[in-house]
Amino acid sequence: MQRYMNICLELAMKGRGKTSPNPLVGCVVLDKNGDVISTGYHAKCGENHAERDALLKLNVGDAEGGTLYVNLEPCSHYGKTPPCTDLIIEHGLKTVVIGMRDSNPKVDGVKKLREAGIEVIEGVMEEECRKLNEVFIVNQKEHRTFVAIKTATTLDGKIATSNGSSKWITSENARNEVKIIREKYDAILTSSVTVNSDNPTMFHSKKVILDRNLTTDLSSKIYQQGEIYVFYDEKLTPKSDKSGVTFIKSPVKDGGLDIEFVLKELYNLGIMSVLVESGGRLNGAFLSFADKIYNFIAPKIVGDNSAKSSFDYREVFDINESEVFEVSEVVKFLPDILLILHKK
Ligand code: AOF
Ligand code: ZN
Repeated sequence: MQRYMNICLELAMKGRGKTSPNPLVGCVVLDKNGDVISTGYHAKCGENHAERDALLKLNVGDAEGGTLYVNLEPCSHYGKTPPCTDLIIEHGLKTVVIGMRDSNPKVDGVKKLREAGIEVIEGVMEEECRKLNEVFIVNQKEHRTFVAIKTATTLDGKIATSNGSSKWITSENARNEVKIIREKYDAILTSSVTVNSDNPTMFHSKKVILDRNLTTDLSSKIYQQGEIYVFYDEKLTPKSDKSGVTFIKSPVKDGGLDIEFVLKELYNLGIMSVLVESGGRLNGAFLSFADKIYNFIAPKIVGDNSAKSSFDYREVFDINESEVFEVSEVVKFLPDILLILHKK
């Protein structure tokens, strides 16, 4: 069973970056002899679900008595597309194997399939399936934007020297992976400090800049590409504008823009996941909201206490007050490594 669920996960990944706010879903159909007769996946929000994509490639009857594998419980509601359960029932499948239940409250596909006499096997590779759709699960259950922080540090946790020199801590190998990670998120988010000091392009279709005092220059590289949302102190007024740039007023809290407000606005804008790429202060401000951290580590030591750290937002005297995370993955991008961590 794992074999086919693995194929579902691989197919699902083909939709990466294009399905939001919908989940990543892949599907494999076997006939009654156990031969794979069709596969499908959800390619884009608004388009066919994985099950429909796979079944529409067949004639009714081809899959009669067969088994359908899918990493997410089939939907049983009318959304942008009709219920997949109806099509599964119409095709006469005997068994449906699913990875995880759908956290969308409108969906109760398992019940509907069982009522139609179809055997449903649940929980196959559930952990992997949940990991693939971690953003969708947080969106559906908590009605909020999923937050990830990406940082690239030396062995001693530094992101720049004391005077801000930071190019390049990690290798090209690691930096290429960052581009792939960015694509998994609906938007990337950075601060005016990063824009003003590094003038990065941060190629992405949607970018968010927290610019409390409106100090960034609209001719900076970051503004030359993508759709941009600039959050600023509600007491100020932007002096210039540019097409593709939306200015959003924000209240101020604890000496910076109110992060809770920013995240709510992003959710209302349909930005379901955000990758924070900035300096120690902003990383610190987002830490209590972070679901996930990507920490690239270069095998280098700066060795200067006044060099800038990846998280720098408070004074701590008791080591037990440290924020604790759980390592979920360690990947080599030699000479660097990537640690993927989740909130404990
Ligand atoms: C997907 N792709 O392959 C599956 C989904 O508006 P709709 O009709 O596209 O419905 C979206 C919901 O359908 C989504 O929130 C999820 O609960 C369910 N399953 N969605 O986009 C799929 N199987
Ligand atoms: Zn569906």
